[in-house]
Amino acid sequence: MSQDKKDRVGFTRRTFLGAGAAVAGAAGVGYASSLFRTVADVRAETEGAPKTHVAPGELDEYYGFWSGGQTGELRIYGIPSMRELNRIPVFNFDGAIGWGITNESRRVLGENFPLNGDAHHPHMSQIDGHYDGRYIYIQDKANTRVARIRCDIMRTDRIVTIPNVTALHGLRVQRVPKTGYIFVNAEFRVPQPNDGRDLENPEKYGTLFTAIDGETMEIAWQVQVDGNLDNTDADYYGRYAASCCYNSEGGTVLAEMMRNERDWVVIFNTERIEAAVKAGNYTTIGDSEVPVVDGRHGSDLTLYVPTPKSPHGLNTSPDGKYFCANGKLSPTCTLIDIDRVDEWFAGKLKEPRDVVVAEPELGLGPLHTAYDGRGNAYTTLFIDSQIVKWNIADAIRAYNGEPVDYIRQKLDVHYQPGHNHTTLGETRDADGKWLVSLNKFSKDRFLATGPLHPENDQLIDISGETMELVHDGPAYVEPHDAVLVHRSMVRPLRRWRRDDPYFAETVAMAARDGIEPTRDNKVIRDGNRVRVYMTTVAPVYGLTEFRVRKGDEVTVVVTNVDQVEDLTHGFCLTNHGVNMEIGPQQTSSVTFVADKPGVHWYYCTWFCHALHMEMRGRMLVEV
Ligand code: CUK
Ligand code: CUA
Repeated sequence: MSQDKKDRVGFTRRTFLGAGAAVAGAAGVGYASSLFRTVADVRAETEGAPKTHVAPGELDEYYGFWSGGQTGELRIYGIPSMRELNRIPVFNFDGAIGWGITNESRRVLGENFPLNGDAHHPHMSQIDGHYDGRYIYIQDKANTRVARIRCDIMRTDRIVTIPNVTALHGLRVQRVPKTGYIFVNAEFRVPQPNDGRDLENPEKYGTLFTAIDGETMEIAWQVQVDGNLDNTDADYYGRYAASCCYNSEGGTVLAEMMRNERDWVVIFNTERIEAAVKAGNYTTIGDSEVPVVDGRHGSDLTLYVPTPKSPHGLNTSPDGKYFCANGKLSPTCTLIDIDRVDEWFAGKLKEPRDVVVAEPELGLGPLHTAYDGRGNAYTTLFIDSQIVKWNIADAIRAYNGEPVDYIRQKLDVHYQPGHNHTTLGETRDADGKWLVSLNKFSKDRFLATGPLHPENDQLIDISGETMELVHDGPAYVEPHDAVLVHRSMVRPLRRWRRDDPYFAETVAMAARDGIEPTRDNKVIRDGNRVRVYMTTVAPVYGLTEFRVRKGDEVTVVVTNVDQVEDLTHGFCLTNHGVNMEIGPQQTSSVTFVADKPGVHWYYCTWFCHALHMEMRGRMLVEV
């Protein structure tokens, strides 16, 4: 805050009373200076608020892409302000922009799309271990899907359903040479094929590791595994992906799943898997044509590394050296040396555990680990409600018997952290500036909002020797993971491009009707199908009325010909469940049946102009 501003706000009634009371109570012993400090100043000094302060008109340094958990969406944050900037509907219905209503979104979602999703793990495409700003991929645990979001328009452009498996959970991208594959873990074991022929023999259930081509979104191959699959990550060589298994027992109820003291990390050798597929050493399951290779124990495509007990998160260090498996029910993390994985696959090691180079004891409930690029790791402790900062090199020394303390600091977070994430921490560019802790419980940290509390996403400054908590951020249910990307790596468009493939099919339909959507306002009748083309320029629709007959299938195509940045229009048709967004230079369309004779107004839902309320027209439906 500037001195001028401080002076102006310094003598609010509240500060004056507070400071005055302090002076009176302490009989003037050095408290007089507090007269000149505001409440905000004191808060700032004690809680570090200036670090997150992004002044009005200033921009954040990083984008945060947050999963929306069981909302099924992706959210865009600014870091360090922790302001939520926008939301991108993915697996969910969103009435604001018409996601699930417009023809363009329904082409992505499919006709009978489920109305919910459970999106945990958003990850950006990379080239040689650096974010490339093109796509974000995210999975849907609820309905076993993977989506791709285009980062230029910040819209979901592809969704695929993965066959043969259920409950996709862990998702990561191939880093090197590029993305490449999207790796996804199916968490729950089911019969294969799961077509009802065998319900009763859980010991025969199984699950698969899946690789998707991130460019075509076709499913490249699947790998049959023992146990189950939780979280995953890829290496920095382009050779391996690794996944945690917490149910090596193959149990179907909790007690069974917790029985073993050790479960494992399974490492996939992607070169060998590709070779096996190429050589035809695969099967298929049911109706699916996806090649399925056998990666169960005994296979030379995989390595099973026993780890204590029910590991959860799997995080590759940004120096490319280690996979870190987070113990969950064990207070440890298991560090796997990726060079030694090479040695194992070359037949040079005796025991799978020979790839382990450290197993630091960190605290209760380690779930996920992030990195600062300076050799330190930051692990969330779910049960202890802490982040523990530890040094990787020291943990390796301790594992070799040296008496070193690898723990640098434990910081309380509020409360029960799941994922954490550092700025650029899953790339070679890890810069060690900020860490976000995604806490599952907020309890007393915010004003009460009824029985359902917000989550608490906390921002921690990790640029110095010690971690410093600087911000509490309430979030609607339930972010699981986030990526923090420098703003220079993301290049969103300010306006739609007229040749964007997102609405190309609609533009092609217009062309078949002899319509130029940026110019023509016209109704085309084709039997009982009616196509209504109109433009928008603030504050008017190109058609202020159109006439159809009861029972007609009506497609309304609206093109926003405004060139002005941020000048979005809406098209909401009253009493028809229709609303959609039309951004500058965008074409959006919606199809519905005009089954209610009478006059139905359509109106603009974005406050676009002083005459926005007047931006409307009538659909006249004849009996
Ligand atoms: S998971 Cu939620 S806290 Cu789905 Cu990556 Cu660990
Ligand atoms: Cu257009 Cu409001």
